[in-house]
Amino acid sequence: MTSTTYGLVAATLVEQFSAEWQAATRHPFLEAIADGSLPAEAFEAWLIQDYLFVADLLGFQAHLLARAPRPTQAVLAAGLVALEAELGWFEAHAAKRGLDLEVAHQPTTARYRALLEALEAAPYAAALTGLWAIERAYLDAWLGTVPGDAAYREFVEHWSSAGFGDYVVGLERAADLGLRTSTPDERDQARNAFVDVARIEQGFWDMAWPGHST
Ligand code: MP5
Repeated sequence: MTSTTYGLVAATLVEQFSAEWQAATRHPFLEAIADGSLPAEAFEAWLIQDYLFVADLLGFQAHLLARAPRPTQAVLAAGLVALEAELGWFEAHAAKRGLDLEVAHQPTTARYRALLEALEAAPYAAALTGLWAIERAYLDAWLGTVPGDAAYREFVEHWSSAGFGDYVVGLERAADLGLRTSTPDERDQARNAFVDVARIEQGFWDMAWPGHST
């Protein structure tokens, strides 16, 4: 067998698992962000749980950076700095809305944390594919809400900006680099990571706005 027989390029996973991806990135929550009909309580429930998720993601990404090869350190290090700034951005929004961020993880957020922990123990390329999927999910989801209702526009712009798109491309290149030298078993684990992320992303929207699942 040639190496291309085993080849896996991260972006092909979006095609291969298009149903899961669609469910992860198209949701009534996002449609209601676009037209402004989302109830404030649903938005705030999402905001609080997403803050907890991003805090977990920061730890995961720090570990991933520690085992990244030299060419991938820059994109992961820059992403880490951006994540820390994002926590501050969430905190400012929460303060403006009078929201308490010192709350428990809801079950889906806890499931996501467990996945991140499992990926820390997974082969590097699988973990990096998982991170790329996490970020690509938000890029695709929020791009679908552009321009977004004025009430939510700052959030729409945050995850649909050209800069964020560049970051996701950078992660995709890094994932492809890792997958190129991976074994077939490691590539299977990368595929599983992608599907796990897609399923939990769908659950995250469902959690924020119960009774409005796809
Ligand atoms: C992201 C996020 C994107 N904030 N929340 C979920 C549930 N999935 C993906 O991550 P980031 O680091 O905020 O761009």
